[in-house]
Amino acid sequence: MMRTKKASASRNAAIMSDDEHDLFPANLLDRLPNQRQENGLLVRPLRTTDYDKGFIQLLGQLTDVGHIGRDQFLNRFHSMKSAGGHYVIVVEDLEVGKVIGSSTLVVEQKFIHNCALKGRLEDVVVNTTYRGKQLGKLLVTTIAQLAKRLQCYKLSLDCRDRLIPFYEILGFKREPGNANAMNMRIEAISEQSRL
Ligand code: 16G
Repeated sequence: MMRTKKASASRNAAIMSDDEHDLFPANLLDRLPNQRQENGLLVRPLRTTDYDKGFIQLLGQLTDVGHIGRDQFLNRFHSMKSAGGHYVIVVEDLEVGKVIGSSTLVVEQKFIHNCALKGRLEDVVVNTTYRGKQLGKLLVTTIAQLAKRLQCYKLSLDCRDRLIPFYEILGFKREPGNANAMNMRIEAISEQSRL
C-alpha cells in the first residue's frame, strides 16, 4: 500500500492526541531522499506514546536497558526534547502498532571548524523478526541525510567489529591513523546522583 507523503503526514497529525508529543519536528524528515512510507511502515520521530509501542523492549535487543518505568521514560524524553540535539527516529509497523526499528542522531556543538556541528549515530536497532528487509540501511541513511540537513560537518559512530562491513557499505570509513574508538567504562553511580 503506497500513500502520498502529504496525506500520510496529515493523517498522522490527525491521530496525535493532546498528550502525544514528537521528540523533534516531524517535518525535518520530510522529503529526505530515502524516506519511505510504504508496506505499512512509517519512519517518524520518537513519540511519548512509544513507551506503549515496545520502544524500550526494542532497545533491549541492542544492549542492557534495565527496567524503565513510564515516568522514567517520559522524564528522559522531555529532558532530551528541552536539551535539543537529540533526534531519535523510529520505524513503526502501522498494522500492529509496534515500533520495530530505531536509530538516533546526537548533534554536538563544537568550537572547532568554525563552531561546527558534529553528528553521532547511536543505538541502531531493528527487531529480529523484521531483519533482512533493509530497515537497518533505511535507519542509517535517514540519520545520515538528517545530519546533512542539519549541516553537521561529519557523522561518526562506534560499533561491534562484526558490523564494520555493514557501515562501510553505507559510506562510513575507517580513516587511516584515525580509526580507533576507545571506552572508559565507569562504575555504576547511585540513583540520586544520576542526571
Ligand atoms: C553500539 C551502538 C551504540 C550503542 C552501543 C551500546 C550504533 C552505531 N552503535 O556501539 O550507539 O550505544 O552499541 O553498547 O548503534 P554498550 O551497552 O556496550 O554501551
